[in-house]
Amino acid sequence: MKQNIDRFEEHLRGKKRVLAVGHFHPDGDATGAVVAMASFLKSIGIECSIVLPSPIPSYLDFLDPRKSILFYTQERERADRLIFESDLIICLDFNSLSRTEDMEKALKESKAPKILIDHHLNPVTEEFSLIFSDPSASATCELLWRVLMNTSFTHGDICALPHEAHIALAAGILADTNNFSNSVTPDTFTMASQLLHSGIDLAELNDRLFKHFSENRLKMLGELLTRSMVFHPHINACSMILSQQTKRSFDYKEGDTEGFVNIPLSVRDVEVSALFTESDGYVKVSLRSKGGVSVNALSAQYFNGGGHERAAGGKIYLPLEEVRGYFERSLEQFLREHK
Ligand SMILES: [Mn+2]
Repeated sequence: MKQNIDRFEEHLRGKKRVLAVGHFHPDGDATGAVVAMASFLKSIGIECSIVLPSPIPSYLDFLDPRKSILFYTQERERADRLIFESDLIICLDFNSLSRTEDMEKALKESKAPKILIDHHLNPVTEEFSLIFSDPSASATCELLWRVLMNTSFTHGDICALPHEAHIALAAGILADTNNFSNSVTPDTFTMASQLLHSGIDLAELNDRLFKHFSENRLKMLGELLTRSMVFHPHINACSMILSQQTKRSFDYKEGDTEGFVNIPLSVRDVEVSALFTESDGYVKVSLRSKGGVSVNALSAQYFNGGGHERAAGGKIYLPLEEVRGYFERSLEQFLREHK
């Protein structure tokens, strides 16, 4: 760590235009991490812009009160220019440039050194000049906190960071741990404790992250649980499929399915939960597990994705009516191979 921190500080030296980027479909962790990084850099006098591949869901708008984040799908030309002009690119909360979708090409063409700070498994090492990777970190924000606390700018004092960064870091761990229920480490609570001392309002953050959804979202969840949830007892699994039609009838907005896939895991024997969301030209896959099944490996093998042992995503290109059968067959085979 120490060596990497020295290299991190060397990379920052003399930089004029840093860029912080996160993954496609940014969540609380990705958004929190880019905001915290940018606000830290500004506090030490380094200009930092933020580009995200696609817009943040509206319940995360509070992390960007000045609307300074650029979204690649909306302002491609400006974003390309920023990527081209930046002298350092910091990549947060993804393990491969391909996770930035259409932004990948511009990022690959950029000559700027790229620093990765991330907690997903198997980072694509050749894409980055410096890597902070720790799959045991509950969130990228937790790893980022560890990095920042070890620099000579903070000397371990969280109060050296701007308050905006405290809120953003807290949002990241709350979001990725689902309010401190998954993949927490002793570090998570050390960090949380420091953040509380720094004066963040945890109850308010909690409301913003978990209690700021629309009425339609809850009704859509009801529809999904009633009409689409299917249990597969022979493989201890559950699947749900959200069609474009259902999305439309409940006025679906980006981020509305956040948390849905976790719900079937509350059933005693369900060890794998899958949510398939029909999107433009593909079906988005979300996988969660409890017990020992690695949905990271499952997704890598059958769903063109990955992520974490107990939480992973992916993409498939199948007609919606074939999705459930494909899921059952894939998981059956996967369980046979991984006995
Ligand atoms: Mn994350």
